[in-house]
Amino acid sequence: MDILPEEHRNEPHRRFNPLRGDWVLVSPHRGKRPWLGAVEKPAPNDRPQYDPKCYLCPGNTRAEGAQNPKYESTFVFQNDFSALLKETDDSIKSPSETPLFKSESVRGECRVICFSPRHDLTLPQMEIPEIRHVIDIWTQQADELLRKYRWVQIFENKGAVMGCSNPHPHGQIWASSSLPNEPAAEEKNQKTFFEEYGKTLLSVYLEKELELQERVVTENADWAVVVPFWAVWPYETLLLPKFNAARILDLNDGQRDSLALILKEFLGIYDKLFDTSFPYSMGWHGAPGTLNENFDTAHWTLHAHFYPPLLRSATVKKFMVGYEMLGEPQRDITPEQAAERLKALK
Ligand code: H2U
Ligand code: ZN
Repeated sequence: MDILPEEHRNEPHRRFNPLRGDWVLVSPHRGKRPWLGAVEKPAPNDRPQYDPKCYLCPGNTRAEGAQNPKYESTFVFQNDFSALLKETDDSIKSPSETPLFKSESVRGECRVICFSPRHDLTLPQMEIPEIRHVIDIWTQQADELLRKYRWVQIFENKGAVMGCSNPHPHGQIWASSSLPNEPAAEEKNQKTFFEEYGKTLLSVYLEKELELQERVVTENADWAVVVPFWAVWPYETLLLPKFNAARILDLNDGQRDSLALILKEFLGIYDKLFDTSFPYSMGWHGAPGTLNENFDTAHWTLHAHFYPPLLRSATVKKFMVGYEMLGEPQRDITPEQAAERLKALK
């Protein structure tokens, strides 16, 4: 049975995002316009393997004077301009009689993770064992930081268009004593779903997507990449495990190996789409709660979101402006069309 009413393939409709609990407006009739994919040739990658001016390259001095070691694989350091601070007393709250002026303190740590010592690479250009090593470091960091903090956000901003300050391959890890908005919504919605159906929301969702095969971009024995039914960004994807895992630190050896493989493959597909090093913000979401809290994780499915801004070419991006800021997100190209284009590049 097709889950999408036939009318919704051609006519304006809204789709519900069960993870966030909100809606997106889809306008397929506009996406039917001819493919005006004016593909501007992007600037060639002429970055050197080592850049003496890069604050992330091995051996170089960072903005505040600290010196990077001559690291040879993945290197993590404390962000010199951390948005959260370890020393903050997180018990302070505004008085309860000011419901419209609420504030609360938050404690945390921000780290930067250099994926590779090579200035000229990106994740999909790295070798499989090197990507696997990045996964191990993500896991170790989550394991360490989840002992002290309720939330650990592992993410990567890639490309100047996403506000990334330096092309040296790197990501970030922010840990905080409180749960940020996005995971808070996912926590609530996955819990409600689990209580009602006795299964995790994303495992039920993935099962259906694997059966339909309309929005699945690629998969291996352990993982699948789908353009979610409720995608907001033109080529947004969701990376999902085919097994039960609530957190990145639940992955075993084999699951980490297969994760490295699928990351390399599908980030390579992204790069092929507009013949450019594809920009995005990506990040991992898994069960919150400090590890010593015995937090219930049964309702959680580990997943990674990829939010790429590009719409039609290496330089034409989707703007989340007028209606999106004031009404709700809107898209033209349907998730099904996006998945088809990505799949064709396999
Ligand atoms: P983005 O490129 O994704 O913004 O990440 C770079 C981070 O690196 C940013 O958060 C930090 C910035 O604060 N940084 C340092 O910690 N030390 C430096 O010398 C420069 C940048
Ligand atoms: Zn560098």
